[in-house]
Amino acid sequence: MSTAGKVIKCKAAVCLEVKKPLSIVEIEVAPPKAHEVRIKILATGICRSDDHVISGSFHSPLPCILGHEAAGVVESVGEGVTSVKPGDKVIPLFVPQCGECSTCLNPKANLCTKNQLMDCNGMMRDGTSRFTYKGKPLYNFANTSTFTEYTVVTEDAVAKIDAAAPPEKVCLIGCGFSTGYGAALKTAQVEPGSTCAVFGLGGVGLSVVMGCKAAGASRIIGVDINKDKFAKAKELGVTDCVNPKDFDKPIHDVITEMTKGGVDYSFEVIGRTDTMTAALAACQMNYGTSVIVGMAPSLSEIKFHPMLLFTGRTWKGSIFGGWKSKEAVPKLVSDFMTKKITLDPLITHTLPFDKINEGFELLRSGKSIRTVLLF
Ligand code: CND
Ligand code: ZN
Ligand code: ZN
Repeated sequence: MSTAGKVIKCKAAVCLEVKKPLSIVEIEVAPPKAHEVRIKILATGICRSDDHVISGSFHSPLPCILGHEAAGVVESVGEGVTSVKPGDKVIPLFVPQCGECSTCLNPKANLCTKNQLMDCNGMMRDGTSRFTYKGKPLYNFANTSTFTEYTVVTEDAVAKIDAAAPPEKVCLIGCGFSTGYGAALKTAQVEPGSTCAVFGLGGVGLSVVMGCKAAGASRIIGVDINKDKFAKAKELGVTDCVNPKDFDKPIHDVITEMTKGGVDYSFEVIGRTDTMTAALAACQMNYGTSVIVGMAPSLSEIKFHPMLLFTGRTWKGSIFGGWKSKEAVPKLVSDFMTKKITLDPLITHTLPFDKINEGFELLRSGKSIRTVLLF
């Protein structure tokens, strides 16, 4: 029996309040309106950004449905949708690509102005929600909301992918892998023979490592306070692992000494302001580039000495790895299918969707890289 045009009742993990486990409850998902797509989620990964909302560090309106790294299949489409149809395998995009705004029209840029990451109003573009819980609307998160059996996104926030792609793997192309890999290849544009330092060796940081390696970096220094992250980091291309806890001087001084003047490219992939400035200071004072990938707390500010930039360093940020999402995601999936890229080392745990809170505990305790939840 077709569900198109009807309200779907389904299971979702709802964030009712901060610092509490997600509640697995039954919600209602309205049909997609014009230029919207309703997706049945098949697999979703847990990213630290979702946890930043649960911990209260990143502000997004509650109650909401988190999740932004998934793969699924189109259940139905609203009026005017032409790029996907029911039955298509897809990846929802937390950075849309409308194709019309100033950023979409600029070949160097990727953060479509229709993204919801800055204002975070948690609503569809018409100002309403497609999710209802106990008769009240629920907010969405980052255009996507994937911790639910069904979600609704705008057409510019969904990419059609190879029908044969395994959802339990390629869901990582929806965030972690692409974010890190692109930060190295697209945002920093790491060159062969360069030296890099990656601060934070979680799912996103290890993907930066893979990007640096693919670009031909000759030395990749991995920085983490959890030494259990080092074995996998080395497997993926890190040449030197450093734990700031092992030194009684600032980690940027350690890296500057190790590289006789600082790395060509550094990446902050943790989400802390102190490590953002440390990563900046760890790159070469004149031609070094430092990229902020980690998501800092909503209310944080950075204080740093202007001399760090005055000497010539470049400080950049990178959202979704600088990729133009709708066109890049299908290509990244093809690269996975042809084994040009690998995702398997990032997936340490697979759990049924009902165990989502266990998945978050694994992330918080530093035991997992990525947990993929299956529906
Ligand atoms: P995850 O928590 O898996 O990795 C962070 C790593 O940093 C862990 O291995 C920690 O042990 C390590 N760490 C923590 N504190 C320190 C410290 N003081 N010094 C050194 N290492 C430390 O997180 P993730 O890989 O899922 O995400 C990393 C960040 O990227 C996080 O802030 C997330 O919100 C952000 C992000 C950004 C984007 C984007 O588009 N820019 C997309 N998704 C996630
Ligand atoms: Zn993410
Ligand atoms: Zn746009």
